[in-house]
Amino acid sequence: MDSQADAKDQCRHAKDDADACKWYEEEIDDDLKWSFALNSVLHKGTSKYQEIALIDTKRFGKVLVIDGKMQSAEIDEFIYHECLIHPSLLCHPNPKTVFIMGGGEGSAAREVLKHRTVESVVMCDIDEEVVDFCRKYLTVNQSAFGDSKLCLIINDAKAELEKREEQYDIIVGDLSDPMEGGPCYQLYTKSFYEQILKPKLRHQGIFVTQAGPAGVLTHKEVFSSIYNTLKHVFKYVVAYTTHVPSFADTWGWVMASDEPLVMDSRQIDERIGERINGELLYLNGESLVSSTTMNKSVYTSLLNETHIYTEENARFLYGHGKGW
Ligand code: SPD
Repeated sequence: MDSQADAKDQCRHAKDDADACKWYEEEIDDDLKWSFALNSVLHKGTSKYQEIALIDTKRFGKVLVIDGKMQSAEIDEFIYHECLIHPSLLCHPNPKTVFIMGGGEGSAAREVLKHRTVESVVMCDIDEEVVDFCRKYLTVNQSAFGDSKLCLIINDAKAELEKREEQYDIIVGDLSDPMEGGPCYQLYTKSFYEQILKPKLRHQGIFVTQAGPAGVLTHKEVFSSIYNTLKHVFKYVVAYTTHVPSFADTWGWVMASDEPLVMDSRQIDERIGERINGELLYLNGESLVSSTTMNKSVYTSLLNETHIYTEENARFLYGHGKGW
């Protein structure tokens, strides 16, 4: 090798070494980490409540990280957000009004606003700085933030729902995962569902919440408890799951209503065609219906779960939120 080629080679190795050091690492449990090789850290900020960062990862594109926990990744956030939003809106005969608890990154509102029947969407997030950060940097959600049907409220969702007189066709929980000391585990409790949330649903109204990891090894952390808790508050409850690659797990959601939640794949496909502007990337009638079928292990746990989520007897995902 001549000296010029040698220098180039050394330089390449030095660059490889430097790049190899740039990793974002998240502790999933006290014995498990999930690491993303980074192109760069794009933006960082701190709010009254949380630390916020937007990082550019090699595998998953831009990733939003709050308090060291990844929230969503550019390349597959459509899976989480389509599953969070469309099943309940497609089950409802004519959803016009939607209240989103949390959802500060704007992706949940973006999906709701694809529905032609929807006349107004309230998005209520506690953290103005997170909302401003996402509005500025998550360009994919900019038109949702600018939509005249969207009413953005900065407040605690519990306090906001409590003081409002309106009722909604759909209420969505796009909340952070329940963490000890975190800002929102109280919004997963039976008393909150029963006394504050349910009275704000209209006749035929549906509540849906993200419900944490639902993998074979992780579904008992909070998913089975959220499902069981909602079964004690609503007549009809449907759990559904799907794999989200950037979460390194299967994820779960739970829908609940006092009217039957009918899911027929042909009807869902028809409603997608009639009601949704643009195309869904993940869900169609069959995939939605199939996401409600659990494997034997998860099915049995949901059936046998007895834990009811209360403030005094809460379950948490690994990690610590910031108290406030
Ligand atoms: N918008 C709140 C979404 C919370 C999802 N948490 C995912 C964590 C993956 N480790």
